[in-house]
Amino acid sequence: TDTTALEHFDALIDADERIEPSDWMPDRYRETLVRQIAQHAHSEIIGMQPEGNWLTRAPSLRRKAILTAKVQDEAGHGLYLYGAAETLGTPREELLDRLHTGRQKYSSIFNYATLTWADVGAIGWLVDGAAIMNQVPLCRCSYGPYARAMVRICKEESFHQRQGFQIMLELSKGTDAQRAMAQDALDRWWWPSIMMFGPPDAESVHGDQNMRWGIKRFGNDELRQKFIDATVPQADLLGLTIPDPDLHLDEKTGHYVHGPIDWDHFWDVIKGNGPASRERMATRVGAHEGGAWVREAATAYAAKRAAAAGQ
Ligand code: FAQ
Repeated sequence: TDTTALEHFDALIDADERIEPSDWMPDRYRETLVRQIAQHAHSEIIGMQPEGNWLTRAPSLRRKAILTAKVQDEAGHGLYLYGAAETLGTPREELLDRLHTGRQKYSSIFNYATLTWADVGAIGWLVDGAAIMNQVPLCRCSYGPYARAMVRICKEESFHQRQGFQIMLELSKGTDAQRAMAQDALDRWWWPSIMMFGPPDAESVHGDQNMRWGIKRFGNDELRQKFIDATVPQADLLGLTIPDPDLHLDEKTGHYVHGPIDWDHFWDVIKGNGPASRERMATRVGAHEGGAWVREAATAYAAKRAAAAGQ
């Protein structure tokens, strides 16, 4: 019966063991995982666009090769994550349809334009840095396929973070104009990066339940704080100023205290009103429609092969 199934599920969660696709699970556990994993996958593939915009304008062949590899990694992350979401029973076409019709979200951070080359550095340093802080604990997520996908993703994100920091380091040691470009990128990406962790815990609707289920291991505010604590000394090393006049170290706690976050702006971006939101969705839907012939050809080829094998 379901009671015994639920007891078994609870026992696995309490013992910090993994739930696998063939295990019984409560509907709400399945639904919240489909939501989170699919939105994570959508973020990875929409996240290819801001940096993809700089592939043709990278300042050297070496930078172009590195950036191409990074953007391809994001596509790969999307694929592992769609694969993990599919193990919960919702097909990929349906998940993509939810993205394209606005029924599922993607990360707020990818709704901003990349105006200069320094933005590529700032994304690697701050956005991948924030992503790692949020995703390393997901390697211990209670749902096995998601946890295992995150292991490889985190290794790749770690390389991405370093390449971004290295771009920032080079710019910050460069000419006055290069230093100004790096500072301008930090000014524009700082607040959106710390918003990536999600709303304050008090407004996090899924937070408590997902902590109990071992999907989340830390609250949004705790991860945001860890990120700020790790990043302030890196900005100091670059000789750049974080655009928060209230930011200061609390000697007693050892944590940096930050100024107020503009949550109205965050919710507005999530509703589709970010500076680049419409462009991102139009590009995504256009790519999907433009790729229809590839999917049709692949399906026709697979059917032909299956028919030939059956003869
Ligand atoms: N953007 O109740 P909570 C990357 C939504 S990294 C948009 O706290 P939860 C790497 C949330 O979905 C980025 N929406 O939700 C990369 C919920 O709405 P819903 C992707 C947000 O799930 C780097 C509502 O607000 N990373 O892609 C955001 O407990 C460079 C209430 O929030 C992940 O997805 C936001 N920032 O906690 C790629 C990590 N924050 O769904 C390319 C996995 C919250 O009910 C280039 N996800 N919302 O309609 C998570 O860890 C969690 O889902 C959180 C949110 C922490 C994002």
